[in-house]
Amino acid sequence: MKLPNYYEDPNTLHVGTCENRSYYIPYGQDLNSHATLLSGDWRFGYYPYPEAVPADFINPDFDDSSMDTIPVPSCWQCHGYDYHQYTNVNYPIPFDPPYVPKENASGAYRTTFTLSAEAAKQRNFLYFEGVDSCFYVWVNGKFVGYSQVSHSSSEFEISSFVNEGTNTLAVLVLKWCDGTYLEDQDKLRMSGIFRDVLLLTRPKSFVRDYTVRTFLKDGGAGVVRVSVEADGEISPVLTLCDADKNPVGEAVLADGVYEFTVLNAKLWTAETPYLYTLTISTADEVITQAVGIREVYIKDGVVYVNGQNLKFRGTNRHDSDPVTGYTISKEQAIRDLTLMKQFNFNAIRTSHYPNAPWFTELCDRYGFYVIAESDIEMHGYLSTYHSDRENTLGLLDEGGVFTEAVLDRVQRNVIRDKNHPSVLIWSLGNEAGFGYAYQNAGRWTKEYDPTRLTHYESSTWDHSNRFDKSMLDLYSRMYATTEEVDSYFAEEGPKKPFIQCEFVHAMGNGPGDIEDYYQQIMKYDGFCGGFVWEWCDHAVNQGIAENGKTMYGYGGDFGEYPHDGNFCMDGLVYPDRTPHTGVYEWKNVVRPVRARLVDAHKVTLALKNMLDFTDMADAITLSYECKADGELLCSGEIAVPSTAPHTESEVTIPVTLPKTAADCYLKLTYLTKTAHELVPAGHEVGFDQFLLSGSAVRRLNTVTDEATAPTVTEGDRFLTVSGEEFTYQYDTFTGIFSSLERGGETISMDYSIFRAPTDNDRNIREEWERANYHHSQTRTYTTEYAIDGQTVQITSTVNLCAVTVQSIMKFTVIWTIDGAGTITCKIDAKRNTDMPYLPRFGVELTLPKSWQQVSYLGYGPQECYIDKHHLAWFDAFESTVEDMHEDYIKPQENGNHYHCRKASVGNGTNGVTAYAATSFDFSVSNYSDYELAVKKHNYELEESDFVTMHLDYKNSGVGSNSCGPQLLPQYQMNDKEFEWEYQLKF
Ligand code: IPT
Repeated sequence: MKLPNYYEDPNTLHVGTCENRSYYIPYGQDLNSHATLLSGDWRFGYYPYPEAVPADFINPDFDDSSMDTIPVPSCWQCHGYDYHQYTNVNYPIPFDPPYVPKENASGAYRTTFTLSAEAAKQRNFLYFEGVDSCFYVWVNGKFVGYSQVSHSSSEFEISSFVNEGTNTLAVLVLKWCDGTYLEDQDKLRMSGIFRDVLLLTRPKSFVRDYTVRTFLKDGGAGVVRVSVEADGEISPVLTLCDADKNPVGEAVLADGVYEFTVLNAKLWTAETPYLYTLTISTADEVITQAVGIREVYIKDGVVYVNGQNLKFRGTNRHDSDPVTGYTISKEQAIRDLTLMKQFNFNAIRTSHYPNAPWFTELCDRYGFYVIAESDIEMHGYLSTYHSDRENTLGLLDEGGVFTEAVLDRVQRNVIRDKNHPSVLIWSLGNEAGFGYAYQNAGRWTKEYDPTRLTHYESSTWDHSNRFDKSMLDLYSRMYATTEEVDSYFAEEGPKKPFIQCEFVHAMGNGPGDIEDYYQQIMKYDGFCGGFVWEWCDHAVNQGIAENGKTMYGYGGDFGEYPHDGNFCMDGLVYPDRTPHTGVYEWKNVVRPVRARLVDAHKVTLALKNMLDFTDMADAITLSYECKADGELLCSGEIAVPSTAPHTESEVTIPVTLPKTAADCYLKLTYLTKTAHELVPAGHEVGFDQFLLSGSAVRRLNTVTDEATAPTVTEGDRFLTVSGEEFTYQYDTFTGIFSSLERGGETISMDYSIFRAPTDNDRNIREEWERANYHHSQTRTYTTEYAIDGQTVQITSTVNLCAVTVQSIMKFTVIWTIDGAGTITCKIDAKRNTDMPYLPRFGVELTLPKSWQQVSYLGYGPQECYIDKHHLAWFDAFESTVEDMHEDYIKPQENGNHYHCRKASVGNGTNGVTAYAATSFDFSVSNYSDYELAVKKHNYELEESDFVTMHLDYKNSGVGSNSCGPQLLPQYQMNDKEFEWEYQLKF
C-alpha cells in the first residue's frame, strides 16, 4: 500500500493525536471503567516493506480469515517473525537521517470492537500505550492518524469514525522510522504493538488533564495543589482522602487551582510510601489519583526529600523479558520491584525511555524514587565514520533535524507521568549529546515542572560549554572513577549534586567496586547516589538444551549484523530473574544498618541507621552469632535501640571469648521487623561481621611425630619422594610436583596465573594475551634437596615465563614433605613489574573426578573475590563441586572463595586439605579453565573428567571494567614481592 511518508518526516511526528495528558483511567459514576482493553488476539500480516501490504487490509470487508493471529500486546520477533538483533551503540540501519531502509518490515494488524448505541453516541478514543517504531491507524477503513515515539502513549479521538455495533480497527506498524535515530537504546531491537491498546468511551465534556503538585509547610502541614483542564463544560468536585478513606481538608479554589491543606500530613517517601487518594468527580465521570505528599529540592549542592538529605540506591531498569520481549505485565514488573525491595534498592532510572504507563503507579505504591527518562538515545552517531562526541551530534541535534522531536519526546515523558510522587527527577534522555535541542527541551522541562529535579548525563559532553545547562539540577556522570568523584568534590566553589546515573556495570562476574563507590556516596553529602547498570540480563529464550539448561541467545546468535555480542547480558539478575551474585554484594553494601566495632574486648558496637526516614528500632531486629573457626560459641538476639535516621547508637553483645588461636568472628544479622507489601517480616536485609580475636599467621605443622622421613630417589629429571603410603614425583625442570600418588589415586599440580577471562576482564585480557599469560610455564634454575630429620626439603629457584616474552616472575620455592606425605610449600617471589598485573597467582591441582565433596573455612557460601566479598562472610562451609559453579550464561571465571584458611576436596574416603599460613583464594570446578574460556554459552559446557582446584596467593578482583573503570590497583594481583605459605594434607 502507498502511505503518506510521515515515517521519514521529522516535521510530522504525530497526525490526528490528542494533546498529551497524564495517564489515568476514567470511571463512570457507577464505578464502571470507561476503558475497554482491546488487547487480545488480533489478525496479523507480516510484510517485508509497506508497499507489499495489501491496500484494502484496512477495510471492514477485507477477508482476513487467511491472516495469522498475534497477541496484542507483543513483539513480533517473539512470535517467529523477522529476526532478533542486539546492538548497543551501532545503528542497525545506514546512517542517513531521516531516511530509513526501503526494506522496512511492516506488520498489518486488524481487530474489531463493538459499541452499544449509547456508547457510539459518546466520545470515543483509542489509547496506544506503546508501539515500536511508528504506526498508522484506520477505523472502519478511514484514516485516523499516525504516531511514533515507541515508549510513549498516543491517543486518537475516533468519535466521528465509529458506529453502533461492530467497528474495524486496522493498524500498520513499521519497523523503522525517523524516530529510529532517536531510539538507539542498548537493547534487543523489537517491533510491534508491544503495550496495551485501550478504547475509552467518555462523556461529551470531561476532565482532559489534571496536574497534582505537593508542597510542605512549616509545622507539618502538606499542601496539595490540583489544576484541572476541561474538555467542554464541567464542574469538577475534588476530594482528598487519607489511606483509611477519611476526607482530609476541603478543596479551596483560587486562581483556577484547587488547594488542599492537610494538617499533620503523612509524607510520602520510598520508605514510607503513604498515599492519599484524590478524586475528581464530574457529572458522568470519576478519576482517582494516588497522591503522595512530598517535596524534593536542592540546598547548597545537596539533594533533600522532605528535609532529609538522602541517597539514591538505584538501578537502571529496562522493560525486558527473554520470552515476552518488551511486553511486560504488571505481574512481571512487580516481580522486579519485589526483588529490588528485597535487595535494598530505593530508586529506579527508567532507562532509557518511559516504562509502561502504570509503572510509576507501582513505584508510588511500593516506594521507589524514580528518574523518569525520555525516550531518546542517539549515540549511534558515534559509530559513524570520523565521528566525535561533540561535533557529530550536530548532524542530529544542532542542525535542527530533530529539535522538534527531542522536545516532543521530553514532553511526552513529563506530561504522562507528572502526577506521580515517585518521580523525583526528569531525565531528558540518554547519550544524545548536548546542543540546541537539549537546551530547548531542558528549559521547557524546568519551566513546566519546577517542583522536580532535572537530569541529563550527556550535558557533560559539551566540553567547550557552548550551551546553557543552568536548567539541569544535577551533575550527572556515568562510570566516573572514584578519582574523578574525589576531584569533583575537591574543586572549590558551589557545585551541583553529583549523581552516577550509571555505575558498577553488572556484567558477568562482578561488580567488584560497589563498596568503594558507596564509601564515597557516604562521604560526600553532595554525592546523592548512583544507579547500577543494569537490572536484568537481556536475552532471548531459545528453548531447552539437551542437558536441560535454557538456551539464552544474545547478540550474534540470530545471524544478525551488526551486533554487540553478550553486552546485553549485564544485569544484576539473570534473564529469568534469578539473582546474580553481584546483586547480593549490592544488597549487603547498601544494608540499612552499618555496624562499627568500638571495643573488641567488651564487644561493643556502634550501629548506624542508614535509613532516611525510619527509626532503626521500628525497622530492624538484630541477631548475632559468634563462632571460632566456624564452631558456634554463642548466639542470640539483641534489642535494637531507638536510633534516628543517619545517627548511631551503641550495643554490647554478651560474648566471652575463648583463649584460642582460632578466628573468632562475630556476625550481626539484620532482619525486617515488620512486613512491607513486597517484603515479609523477618527478611534478612544485611549483616556485618567482625574479627574479634585470632592469630593472623598460623603455624603449619610439618612434622608428624611418629612418621619417619620419606626417601628420595634421583632420576634424570624427577625426584621421587616416597613414604609408606605415597609416591610423589617432583619435576626438577618445572619446580613442582607433576604427580602425587597415594591410595591408588593420582593428582597433579602446576603453577597457575591464568583464569577464564570474565566479562570485566575484556580490556585487560588483551594485555594478558599480549603478555602470553595464557601460555605461561615455569623452569627452574637450581634445585636442591636435603633430608632433615623427619622431613625432606626441596628448594628450587624458578622462572615463571612464557614464550616470546620476558620473565613474568621469579621465585624461590621450598617444599617440605613429611613422613605422612604432608607437603608444605613456601614461596618467596618477585614479580616483573614491566608486565601487566596477573589474573591470579597460585597452584592448580587436578583431582580425581570422584572428589566432589567440598568443605572450606573462609568466605562463602557465595562466590567472592577480594573486591566482591561483602556478600560473603567467614565461616565453615560445606558444598559440592557442582554447587560451587556459578553458571554464567557466557561462561567465565567463577566460584572463587576469598580469604580461606582451609579447604578440602574429596570423596569421603580420600581427599586433599589445604591449609594457609595466612590465607588463600580457593575454587574448585568440574570445568577446566580452558573450557570456561572458550565456550560461548553455558549450555555448551562440557565437564572434564577431573576436578580442577585452584589455591591462589591472590586471585585478582573482578571490578566492573566491562564498561566501568579499570580494576583498582589494590585489587590487582600486582604485588612486587611477596611470600606465601600453604600446606597440603592428603
Ligand atoms: C552506556 C549506556 O547508557 C547504556 O545504555 C549501556 O549501553 C551501558 O553504558 C553499557 O552497558 S553506553 C557506554 C558506551 C558508556
